[in-house]
Amino acid sequence: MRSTGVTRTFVCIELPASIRAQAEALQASLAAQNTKIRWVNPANLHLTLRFLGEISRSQVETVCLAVRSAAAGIDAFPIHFSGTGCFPSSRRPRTFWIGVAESADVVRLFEAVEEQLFTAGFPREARPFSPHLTLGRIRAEGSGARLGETLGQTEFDAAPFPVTEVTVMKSDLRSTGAVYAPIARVRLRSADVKQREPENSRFISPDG
Ligand code: 2AM
Repeated sequence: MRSTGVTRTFVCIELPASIRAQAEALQASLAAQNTKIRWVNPANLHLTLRFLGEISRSQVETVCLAVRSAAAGIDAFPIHFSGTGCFPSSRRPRTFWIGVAESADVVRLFEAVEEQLFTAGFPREARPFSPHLTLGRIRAEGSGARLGETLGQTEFDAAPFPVTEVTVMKSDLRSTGAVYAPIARVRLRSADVKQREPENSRFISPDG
């Protein structure tokens, strides 16, 4: 593939298989009755902390350093996925998501990442941070309030799990859907095991 010199990049929390399986079960139970929803591949489910878009190789390195600085000041914490809803609203549903209960810790992590990215020269995120897992995207306008109401009333509650690391992720947009690959995984302070990184390299460039 021709290299464009930029990498579509975001910072996220990856999920344990148990949560992905639980989310997949919810998708499956809704899929039969809601044909207007394009479901996110369960393997791709994650909680986005910050979307950077297409950035250069040196900016990717800057992002990794900023995330390391942020993670060094934040202790590992439990996260509890619970409840569902729609963006922008249940009256005009475009994105169907699972929410986070007691979100103070994840907000603190987002703020630390955001602060370090700002210090490193990235503009501040314009949108307020609203922690969620996107499960599906609603295809067409006119799906309307009834679908939003149904989706928003769907129950979801997972056992809390410990967030021990933050991932800088690369996204390749293909005709078959987005393919994600971790660029760096950064341990939070006081996380139990040593920092884990993708095989042999700190950074994966767009052309490998
Ligand atoms: P979403 O889950 O709320 O849709 C990778 O594409 C991740 O980055 C997605 O999880 C998506 O968040 C987020 N993302 C994609 N495009 C974005 C954009 N233009 N602005 C902000 N976040 C975006």
